[in-house]
Amino acid sequence: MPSRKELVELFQELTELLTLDEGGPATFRVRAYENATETLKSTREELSEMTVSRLTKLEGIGKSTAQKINEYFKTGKIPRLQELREKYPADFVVLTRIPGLGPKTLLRLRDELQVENLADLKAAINAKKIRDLKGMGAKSEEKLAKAIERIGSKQDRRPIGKALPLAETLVEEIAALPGVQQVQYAGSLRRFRETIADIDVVVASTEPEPIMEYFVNMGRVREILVRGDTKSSIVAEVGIQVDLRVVEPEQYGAALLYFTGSKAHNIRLRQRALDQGSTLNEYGLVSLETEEVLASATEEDIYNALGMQMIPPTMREDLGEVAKAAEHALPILVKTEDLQGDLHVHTSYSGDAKSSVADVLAAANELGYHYIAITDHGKDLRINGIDEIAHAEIAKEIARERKKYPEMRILHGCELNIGKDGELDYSEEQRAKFDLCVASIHSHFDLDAKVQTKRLITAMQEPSVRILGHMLARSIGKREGIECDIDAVLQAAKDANVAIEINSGLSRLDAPADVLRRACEIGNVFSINSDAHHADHLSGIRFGVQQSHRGWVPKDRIINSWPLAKFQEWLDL
Ligand code: DGT
Ligand code: CA
Ligand code: ZN
Repeated sequence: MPSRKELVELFQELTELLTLDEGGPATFRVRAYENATETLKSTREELSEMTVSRLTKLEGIGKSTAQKINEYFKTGKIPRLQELREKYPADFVVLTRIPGLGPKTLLRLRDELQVENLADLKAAINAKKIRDLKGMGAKSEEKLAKAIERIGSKQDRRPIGKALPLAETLVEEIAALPGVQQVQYAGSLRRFRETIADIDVVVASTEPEPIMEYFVNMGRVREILVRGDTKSSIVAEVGIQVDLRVVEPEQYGAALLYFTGSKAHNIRLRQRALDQGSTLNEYGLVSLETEEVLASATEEDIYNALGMQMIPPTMREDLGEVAKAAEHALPILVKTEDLQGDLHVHTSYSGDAKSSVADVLAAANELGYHYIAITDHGKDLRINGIDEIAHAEIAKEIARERKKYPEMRILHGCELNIGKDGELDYSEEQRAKFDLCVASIHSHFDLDAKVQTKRLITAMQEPSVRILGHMLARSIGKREGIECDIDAVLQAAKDANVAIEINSGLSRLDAPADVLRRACEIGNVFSINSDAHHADHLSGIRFGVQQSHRGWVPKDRIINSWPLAKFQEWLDL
């Protein structure tokens, strides 16, 4: 059955299309959808079984929204969304993602210059037609041309945060079908790349037919591209292509290895196989001389038959991992269950977070943590920041909660905002009262590299700052990270005993993998943090764990995998 997370996706799309239809984001109707989306995201109620009238009792859900939700769980579709999609085809909607091009201008471009897609827009710019539109000019035309250049070809890839929830539900549902022995999503998603073109799913079963039947008929299909005996492709209602392959159980490992990629990794492995007198393909590792199948059932069997350590999917990018695995010298990676604490977590004191201090701590306790830092925003952050008085309240709450959890060290921290010149919230004296501060950038993303480098280094000179939060402040698919001298920042962090955060938010995954790999060489330490804004999201730290693997970060460099005593020693530095 279609899931709540997919519904959230559809509501986000609905909001996007309605913003276009209404000519701007500030209208009553757009706000109403935004509020409804927020409720859908955070509610714990089982929506699929609710009647329309029960749904309207939820905050932000009016009658017509309730009907849409109800209809969706029955049919997998939202008719209003289908109408809007017809009115605004995908080729046109991508134009809304061009920075500086608002809905009003866009609609004018369509009405007056017949711009329906990117190619039309480029042609209109080349013909210097844009400058003659009302409210435009030669300057805005130039700006537009630059903005188009910058977004480039990224249009056809989606942020991992859009693909992962769909893939996870899909795998769960397929696993429950009769005759399915194993199932896993493969491809770039399994490698945990930050953007994904399509989802590849591999299933082990001797009876593909019912699985194919389920796949093309499940509620969430927008379009069937291919319906075959063992391979089918669909476009899901949320707009992502999914390819499903069913293979013989004894070939599952080989298929999973092949379709996980990366292509470059596969080629490197095949070369090694050839050097050893065998051939590797999606069916198995086969001896060239005897044609005997040497390994095929599991990935581990295949790597071992090639005389290698098993390489985790997140490291299969042909960055030297094949050679390292052949020497049995891959770094020892952290597992989610190795984490002893979480050092960047928000409570409802922060304007953008939802759960009480008590709920957050209960969730931390549930995860078996031995320590946690509550780090609500400092005062400088517009809208969501909080003042000294609110922090005093948090301190009181924490003092009460400490009695409940004698086994857990509860730190009262703060996420300081790094201002334009590296300045931080509050006075130095006030900052010193926090047990630990995370410092991070939330604005002024476009300053030049020199200024950003100085800005980050200045912030890290502050003694209370022990973690550099989401270092490049990127938003995957939306905003590139800031420009800075990576080596200089990492070196300064090392010198100041500041850990580099591995932020687990799927839209962040920051610092990026290449920065993490560089930091390993420079000798930094790291903290994998959930940056949760809801008690349910503390478990999202597993995504940060994956990100640390992509960055080849050894477990012993991750401060929150250390036992409390060792972590505390570091904290006292
Ligand atoms: P994507 O979909 O662009 O985000 O990235 P992938 O890596 O998921 O690429 P995709 O979906 O085209 O193919 C899935 C995997 O299948 C890919 O990672 C490696 C394997 N594969 C596809 N085509 C080839 C090929 O021509 N040669 C080899 N060795 N492997 C291939
Ligand atoms: Ca793929
Ligand atoms: Zn935060």
